[in-house]
Amino acid sequence: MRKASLSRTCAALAAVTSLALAATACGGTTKEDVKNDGGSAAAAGQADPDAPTRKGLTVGFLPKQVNNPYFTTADKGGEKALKELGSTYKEAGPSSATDTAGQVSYVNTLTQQQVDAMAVSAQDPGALCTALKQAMKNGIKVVTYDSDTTAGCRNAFVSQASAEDLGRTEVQLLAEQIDHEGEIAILSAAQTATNQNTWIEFMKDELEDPKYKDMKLVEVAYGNDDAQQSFQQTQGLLQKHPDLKGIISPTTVGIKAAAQYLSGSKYKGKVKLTGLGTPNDMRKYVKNGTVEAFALWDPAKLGELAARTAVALASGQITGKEGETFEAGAMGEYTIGEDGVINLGKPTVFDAGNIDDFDF
Ligand code: RAM
Repeated sequence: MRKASLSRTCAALAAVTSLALAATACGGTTKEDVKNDGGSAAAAGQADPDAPTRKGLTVGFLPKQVNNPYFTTADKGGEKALKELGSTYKEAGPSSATDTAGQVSYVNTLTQQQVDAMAVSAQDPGALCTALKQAMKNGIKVVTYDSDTTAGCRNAFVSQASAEDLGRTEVQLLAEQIDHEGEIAILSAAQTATNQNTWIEFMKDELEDPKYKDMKLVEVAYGNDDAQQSFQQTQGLLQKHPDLKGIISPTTVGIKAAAQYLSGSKYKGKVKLTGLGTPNDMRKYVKNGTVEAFALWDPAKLGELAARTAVALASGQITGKEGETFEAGAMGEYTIGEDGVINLGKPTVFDAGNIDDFDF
């Protein structure tokens, strides 16, 4: 039983039954209480790295979008890890990446269902905050993964890689492909997406470097992680900017749709495309000369780390403070950084030379 509901039950028990019974149920700390609270250190708001890993937990995964293959792979990684840890996985979420109200109601549902923890990829940094705070008030541990909310609205954020590395790398990849010269555009996901917007800020900052003085960002377009909209946005970018030399699409849905459009057009191989995609989606376009190189992390590992972080939080091994460390199974030890951010690692760059070594 979670703490808030436990104290409510205790107050009710004391009111209706003998005080002795209420004291037995609610008073002294039993072994079971310690287990359920994730240890007394955690109950006092401190991490206990030696606290046993709790089993039998329920962790809800709430991706930005359920029918997006990227999240299918990520959440499967979470499911596998939870199974190994003796806990239960469930997934719920909207089918559109721009259904912020839908995401809020899924958070509320998971809270009502009294899951022990939830892992959320936020469509919008601010919109989920109140609902997530309510979840935390109910003793539910909240981990964001892939796309963050703001720091006070969750216990920890499991980030795919350093946002700065990702943003700068994408500009560097495109710059090499277009010899540091010409007009470029970005095809993003939803206009509110925390992850894409953070990366785009770093892309713009990277472009300030004098070595990019002959490159010009002419437009940021939004395909909303919808294949059709992303395809049309790509078409629109090329119509509006006939001198366009390259596109960065920092979304798996966007880069795939852009590659599909370019590959069937006169721009194939001429207008360069890079960004973040899965090797399985992009293999065909690398082989047919539409795309030279793009990047991504392993989404399954991201989901696994989100699950292991959720369980470590619910077990009281960590609280989300900078400097705390925990064991993420075979993935090794992770340390929580500034603002409760945990970085999965370095992204991989895929090209014709290595793409066949990957299958996701
Ligand atoms: C899409 C989503 C997700 C992002 C990847 C790269 O699948 O927008 O949030 O991390 O692309």
